[in-house]
Amino acid sequence: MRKQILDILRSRMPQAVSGEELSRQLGVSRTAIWKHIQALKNEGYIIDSVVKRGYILRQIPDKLLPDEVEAKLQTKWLGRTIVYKDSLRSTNELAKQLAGEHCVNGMTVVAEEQVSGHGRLQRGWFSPYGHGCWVSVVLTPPFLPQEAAKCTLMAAVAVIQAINKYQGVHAVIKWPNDVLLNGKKMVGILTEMSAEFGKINYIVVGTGINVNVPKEMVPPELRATAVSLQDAAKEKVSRLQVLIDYLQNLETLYEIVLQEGFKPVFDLWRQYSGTLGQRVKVIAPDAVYCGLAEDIDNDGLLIVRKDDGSLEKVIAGDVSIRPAE
Ligand code: BT5
Repeated sequence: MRKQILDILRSRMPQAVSGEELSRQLGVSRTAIWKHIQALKNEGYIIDSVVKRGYILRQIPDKLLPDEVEAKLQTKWLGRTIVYKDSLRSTNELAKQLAGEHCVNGMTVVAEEQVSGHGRLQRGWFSPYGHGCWVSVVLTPPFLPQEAAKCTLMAAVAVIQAINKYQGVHAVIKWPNDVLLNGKKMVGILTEMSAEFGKINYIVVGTGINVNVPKEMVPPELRATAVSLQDAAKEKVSRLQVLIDYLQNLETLYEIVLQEGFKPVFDLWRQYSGTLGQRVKVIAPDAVYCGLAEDIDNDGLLIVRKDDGSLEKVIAGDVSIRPAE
């Protein structure tokens, strides 16, 4: 009922819809309609009640509410089941838990705030309330466990396509899991997997996008390295739109992968890469070296030509890639 009322009000925005019309159309009393309207107002919807005209939906809340995502999302399966939380520890954590109980391909967990968001090696991911897209998508791909890391590259392309459409924004992908804007990190992606021998049970692709995180809110230790989409776009950006575009792009890319393999997605990745063609310093647990980032291979590994001319393939994980001085 709540959703139906909302759909009607949204479709008529900014026109009024009378309580009588709503009650007739939905077959409930005007008092019932009024109660739902109060509930919507409590959730942050701004709805005016105008005498003799009815209800006018003035503004939807700046939240990533499933109703609002669903109203605009045009995907077939990705994001069709949305689990929304105001605040939680980590969307990846919850997505893994839910997928372990009952796995739904394309299930999406999204939160306004993460109090224990994390990156690789349990490094923290700063996820303040209402300022970013903290989102995890569950996928059940038919490919092999060793191919899971490729999903990180696919997600990076999906994000960058969603954010580079804003004027003044020219983000690049830093291999393997960051999206950078003017050399600073705007997006981090963490892909996690549950697998058995030769078979993926599910993959969780977790993406943190700093959309409207005000500079002064960023913890001092991240100020020099973190950036937000609004810093480059020069104005507040709709988090809802960023989320919807990301989910849509991800579904499109995933379907391309299923039909044609990863090559077309890797070709796009190359176009957006800020790593290829750069001199990099690779900091691996067992070695540190410099070289030229030449390409990615068919598995998504970074190919680095070391200064002695030999080629090294870099596997994502606990490797850190820095610009070489
Ligand atoms: C990542 O790890 O960049 C992957 C981050 C993935 C976060 C998403 S949010 C939704 C989902 N749920 C989760 O719990 N996680 C995923 P890594 O490459 O390890 O980088 C982590 C480092 O990025 C930290 O050590 C900080 O230096 C830096 N960092 C933390 N928060 C940041 C932020 N909001 N913006 C920019 N940099 C940040």
